[in-house]
Amino acid sequence: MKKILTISILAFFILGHVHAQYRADRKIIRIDKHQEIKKGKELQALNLDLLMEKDGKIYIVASPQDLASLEAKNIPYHIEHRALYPEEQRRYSIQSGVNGAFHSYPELERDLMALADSYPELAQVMDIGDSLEKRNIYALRISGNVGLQENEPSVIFLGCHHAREWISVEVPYLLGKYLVENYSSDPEVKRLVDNSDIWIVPLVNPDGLEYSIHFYRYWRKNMRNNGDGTYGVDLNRNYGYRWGWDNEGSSPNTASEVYRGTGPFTEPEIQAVRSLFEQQDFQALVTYHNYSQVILYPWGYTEEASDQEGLLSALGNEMSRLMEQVSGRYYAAERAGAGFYLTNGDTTDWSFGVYGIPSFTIELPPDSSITGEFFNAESDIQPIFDENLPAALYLIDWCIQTHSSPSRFSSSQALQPKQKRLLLK
Ligand code: 0X9
Ligand code: ZN
Repeated sequence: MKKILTISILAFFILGHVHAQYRADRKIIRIDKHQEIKKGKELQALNLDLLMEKDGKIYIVASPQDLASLEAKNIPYHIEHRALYPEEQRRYSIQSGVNGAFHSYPELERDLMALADSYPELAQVMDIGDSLEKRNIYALRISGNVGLQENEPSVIFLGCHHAREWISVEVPYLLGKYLVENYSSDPEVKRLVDNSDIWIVPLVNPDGLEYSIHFYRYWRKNMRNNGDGTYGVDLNRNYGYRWGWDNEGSSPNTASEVYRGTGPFTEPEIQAVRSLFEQQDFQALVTYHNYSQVILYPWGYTEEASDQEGLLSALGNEMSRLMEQVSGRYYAAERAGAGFYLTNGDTTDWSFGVYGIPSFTIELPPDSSITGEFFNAESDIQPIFDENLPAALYLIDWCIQTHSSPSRFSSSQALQPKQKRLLLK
């Protein structure tokens, strides 16, 4: 496994790693891995602070003295362009443990179980399938009388297809927590929960997240051994609608960050999502990612609009408006393929293309690479959730309104009830 490679490097630098500190004068540098072989003993003696390893490069948090020592020993290094400025580095550094306030897989498992234990009438934890490395993929199901099959409108929120997008676990998890904790005190929450069936899968890619936390922070894909020395399939390119449509929206190359796998639905994590859809009749979907701060809707595989453009853009724009009211932060609502970039085999093209349901990718903050890239400060978790909450509640309400009897349809509702499911293939 890839882990073995990394463990040898970690052992190599372990002393340096133990005293890792984030200081304003540190720079993130990279050195070629072959230097480890050439200058192993000299490197070891420097007790460098190893950050991660990728693609034959070792990344190091280096002090000015470290840089001077490397130069004195004639070991070439490169200052990593994506390094945060010292002040930023401090701001985004994790305060309490490797992943700080962000959930790891076991922490999420524990917290989901605790929620279901505390609110047994409202919440159940379901195991919807196993990852490649045999971790459970969990769904938190929330509804009034959750133990009963009441045939209510159903909506699904997904998180963390991409391992390094840690904030995308927190937003759906906090949504579940908010719904159960405010059920008895907030009549609006009670109305939504009583009249719908809400499914939250905060961690679609548990193996990747663990790898991102413990070994390589930038890991994106799952942990598939591709058999040629490369690892990982991009789970957001493995769904079966127009899978592999072209080589721009996904890649046939195993080493690519957007490698689509050898066929549609080859990955067990994505099979788990598909199985859930076979058992449950969802009326809307949101999948959380980061970064960019946008709301994306199908199509992703083409720049063309779907025949539901009006509905999708109206829902997206309303979610955007509600979000902006909370914090002033603006999430543009855009058609994914036209406004963002092309993808094929992604979640929302599949849920919309096959099931005809409004489907959104919400790319959480930050809004650019300069403002933090894949990293969010722990103190931003709650504000990011807060601004996303009204959009999620709006979509749940939309499902209730459009899938209930006409007498319950509010006249103030600007949007048309969703038409019968369409097979748009
Ligand atoms: O590329 C992706 O899978 C998503 N972006 S991310 O940076 N989180 O990896 C975007 C998917 C949305 N679909 C399209 N842009 N077509
Ligand atoms: Zn993503």
